Amino acid sequence: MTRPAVFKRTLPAVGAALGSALVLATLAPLAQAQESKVLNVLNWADYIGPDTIAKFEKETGIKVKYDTFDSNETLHARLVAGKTGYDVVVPSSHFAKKQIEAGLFQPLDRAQLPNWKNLDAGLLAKLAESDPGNKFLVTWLWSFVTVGINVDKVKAALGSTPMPENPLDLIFKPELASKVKKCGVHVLDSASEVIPVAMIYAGKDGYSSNAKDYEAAAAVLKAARPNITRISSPGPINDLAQGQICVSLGYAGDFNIARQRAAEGKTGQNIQALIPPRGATLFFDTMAIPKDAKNVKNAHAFINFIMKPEIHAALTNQVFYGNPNSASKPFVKPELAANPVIFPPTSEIQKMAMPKALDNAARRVQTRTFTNFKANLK
Ligand code: N2P
Repeated sequence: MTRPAVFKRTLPAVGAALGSALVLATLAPLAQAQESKVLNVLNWADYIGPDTIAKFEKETGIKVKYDTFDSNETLHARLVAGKTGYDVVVPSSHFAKKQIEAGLFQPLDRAQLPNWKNLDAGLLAKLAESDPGNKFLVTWLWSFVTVGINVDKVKAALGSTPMPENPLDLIFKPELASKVKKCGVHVLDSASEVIPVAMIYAGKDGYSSNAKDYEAAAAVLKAARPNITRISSPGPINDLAQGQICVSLGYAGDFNIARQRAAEGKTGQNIQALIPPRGATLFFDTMAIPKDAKNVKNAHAFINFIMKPEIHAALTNQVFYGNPNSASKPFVKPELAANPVIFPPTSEIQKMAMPKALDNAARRVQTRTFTNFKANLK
């Protein structure tokens, strides 16, 4: 991979010819000076505070063009196609692993990231499984895929049937799903989010590389299909808040946002994110710089800004997802720090599945299983 001048400049001069070191030292600031005050960011929908970008722009004078995407699949396709035009993108770590291997990102320059010191060492070590040496990725936020419900509507729809111990039964167990169907059952439109959960529900490894295992997930999904009323990404935050959907398989933080919007909008809906006894899948969404990014210095400024304790805390406070920043803890609202669907206790995290990167063959089976489910086939 070609290293941009800015990285070359930070390499130790050991062994480098004095002449070329001088040339680099002279050219690099020129290249930086030419970088315009713009930054193009592509992030997940509903995943940033209302004032995050404005604060960054005010502090740095860099103007941000901010766009959103809805699934790892979409982002992956754009990165592989190349020339995204973005300087910072936010893939989940298990997708980023493949993207790093494919040379789609440029390494981070730690010299431009003094706030790196704020990151949680344990989470960095975990992230190193996808990004050896922590060279390319910084966690934006993390959480898990789970079930969110409208408590009152689900109870009413179930009637005398008790709430199941495993909330995934509300989607995957036809006896229950057929009851809650009338108040709206949703799953995300993403093979990589839905299939692992269905696999685990069927008793398999969520990230199996054995094609045969996917038949079990296909059977679970086929039985569930008639009771699923909506398949869409991003998650239906507003429709949950307004009572149009009563069960959703989606992102824990989105359910917390829906809960908050319902309270603010006084919609009278009580939305809750639940943690199933098994079947929730963790994810770690990470900032990375595409290899053909034009505004690399500004990208570093943005990543460094996000790693400020107050800023990472504000993200958690505003969108209700866990952050990877130890130094942010004093700034996270105490009621959120204690909320088990934002920062689940270790005992719960241990029951969740760690995401794994799939090889191409498994990815194809996963995609086919989901496409068939959507089309109501096989
Ligand atoms: C938030 C998106 C969650 C990201 N709306 C899932 N990786």
